[in-house]
Amino acid sequence: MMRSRLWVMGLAASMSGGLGCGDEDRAPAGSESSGAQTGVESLQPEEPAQLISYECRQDPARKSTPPGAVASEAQSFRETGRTVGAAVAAWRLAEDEQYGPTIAAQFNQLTAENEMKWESIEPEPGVFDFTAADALVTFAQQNGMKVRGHTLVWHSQLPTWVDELTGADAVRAALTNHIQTVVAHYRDNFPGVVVAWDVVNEALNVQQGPMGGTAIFRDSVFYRELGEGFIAEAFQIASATDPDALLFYNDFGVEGVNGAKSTGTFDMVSGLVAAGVPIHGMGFQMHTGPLDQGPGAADFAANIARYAGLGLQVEITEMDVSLCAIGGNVLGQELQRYRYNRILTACLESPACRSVTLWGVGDANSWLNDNGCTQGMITLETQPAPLAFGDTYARKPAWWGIYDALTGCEYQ
Ligand code: 9MR
Repeated sequence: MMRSRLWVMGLAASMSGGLGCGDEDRAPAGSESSGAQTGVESLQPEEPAQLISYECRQDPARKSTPPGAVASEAQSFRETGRTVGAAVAAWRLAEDEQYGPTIAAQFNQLTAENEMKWESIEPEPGVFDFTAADALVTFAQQNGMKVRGHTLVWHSQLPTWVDELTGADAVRAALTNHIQTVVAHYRDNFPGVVVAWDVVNEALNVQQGPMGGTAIFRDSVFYRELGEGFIAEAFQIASATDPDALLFYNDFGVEGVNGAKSTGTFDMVSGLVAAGVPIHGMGFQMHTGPLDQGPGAADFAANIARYAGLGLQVEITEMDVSLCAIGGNVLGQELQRYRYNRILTACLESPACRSVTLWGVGDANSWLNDNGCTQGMITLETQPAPLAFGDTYARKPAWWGIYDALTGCEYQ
């Protein structure tokens, strides 16, 4: 019982903005039996499970699934009929025997975490290596999954030879050949499997000035040599190569309505639509934390609505919920479950929402582990633990937050 009491106190403190990490672990010894926690104590239900039960907004008679519930074999993300993806690494499919079966059982879409990036697929000019990317697409095809192609044009994970190109003609030729070759490869060799492309990734940045932030085009060889028109050109080349593919612009830090980058991105995407550029959707990466901020779920829903108003589809393309700021204790797990539920619902309830993707499968796989929970000079002992499955692929409370969202239960 001590854990659940402390959980409630922690949650209350957290919701009002006052909780630090690991509070349950700092409880004075013997506090469980002292019975001296008047006030908070009187609010405690008897059973821990009741502490973490929510009404489902869509059906108040239905309650959230208890986070510790044991899922049946038949219960999976993909069984809900929604399109749910994960970022997948080809090398891990080969080396980790639980990884592939977990993905195949749970997800019906995947994104290549790194294998389709320019440095992987065209490391030398005109020399294409599809080995790792094809292994992923083959795995998807064999398991009845679709693939989001990620990503054709990005300033990062770009081979040196592209970065060193000079002159518009050289950059345009490389860009054209890269997009045509990659998109045609999947159009021809895996028809109907790679259904969407992140054509351009992370093209904008924020420049801070005395009056606040301004959205600017990020420095890249594409922007330097072709100007902002490189974005429209990339979409046109991709569309001409595979007219059936859905073409997305994808970015982070643009999930809420407000802020310089979000405004600049909406204006840029609106401009593409107005100019008749073949863009079909906006990808919101959604690397986030466990509190209802940056953006809050309502803010995210409002942003989705304005992109839908442009006639675009939207996707959550890279969601993870880092626990660095709060720790992986019961409170952290619970807030993570809630956060996944609310953010996913914001997308799923929009008719414009095509799919939701988690940026990894088990916590041990997350890209966030590369830096751990480092803040400035301080490295915290806690782990990001940002995904739906634990290190050994056990379903976490977050799994239920996602599953409940996929089955039409938003936590209230
Ligand atoms: O998860 C990817 C990680 O393995 C790579 O080292 C990293 C290199 O930049 O890219 C990560 O994926 C990124 C994605 O491609 C674009 N959005 C941000 C993701 C996390 O950095």
